[in-house]
Amino acid sequence: MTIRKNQATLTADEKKRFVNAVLELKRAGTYDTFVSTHNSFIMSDTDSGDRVGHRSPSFLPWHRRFLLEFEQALQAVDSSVALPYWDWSTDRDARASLWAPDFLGGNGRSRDGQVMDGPFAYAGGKWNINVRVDGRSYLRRELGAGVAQLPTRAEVESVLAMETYDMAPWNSSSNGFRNHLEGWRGVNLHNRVHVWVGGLMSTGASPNDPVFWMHHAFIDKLWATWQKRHPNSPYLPAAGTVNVVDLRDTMRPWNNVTPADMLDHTAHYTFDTAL
Ligand code: CU1
Ligand code: CU1
Repeated sequence: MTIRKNQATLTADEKKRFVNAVLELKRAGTYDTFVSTHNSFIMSDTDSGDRVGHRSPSFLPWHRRFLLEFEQALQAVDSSVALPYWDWSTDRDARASLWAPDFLGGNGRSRDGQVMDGPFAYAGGKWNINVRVDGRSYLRRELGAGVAQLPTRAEVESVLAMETYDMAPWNSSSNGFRNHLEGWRGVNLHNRVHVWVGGLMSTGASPNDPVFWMHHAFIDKLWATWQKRHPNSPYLPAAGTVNVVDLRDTMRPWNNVTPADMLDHTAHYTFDTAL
């Protein structure tokens, strides 16, 4: 059984195994396929027309499925690996062990944002950016430059307290838990973390930075926590909504999975702490 742990608690060996599995997917080309999938879905997810991965109720089930596929790819390399989650409400500055050279490496240099240490530094020869937003082939970060503060625990709690999953018009102007968690309204949780990391994390090609997976693993955990706290609040919308993924509509690109299929994470993994 897969147990997703807080990244801050991983042993040196667990960090090494995670990093090595990520590097192996990169070497094999699998990693960049995930980046491409995400990038193309970001581009198509505008507030008008058909939305799947972002600015819509299916933001959470879409990313849950996306992360599961990535985790399964890692496990095909090393069966002991699980996706760690980054609780950015606790590990909230550039000195956190997450950014050390034995794990994700640190901030980008001031001149061009290039990450210079750790396994994902361009000079190490194992982490070329192939799915690009511009001509640059190195990983970039600007920690804390786009926005100074990561969300606090109190801000997280204020969003977890919301009763309703999502509301019409089911986009980035909606009220409710999903849109406040995604960050288009209110205190802004998910989007703000992308901007805080900066560089490629604030683009559609954000999975180029491996911290993407740990950020989304925490967003996924917050969804699970919210479900536990609001057992009578269903996924919405239920049915018959144009251009929106209803409970039993299939999601692209897989076309064989619905939000209903993704509601119970315990079929696939659990977390190291109670929800
Ligand atoms: Cu995304
Ligand atoms: Cu994201």
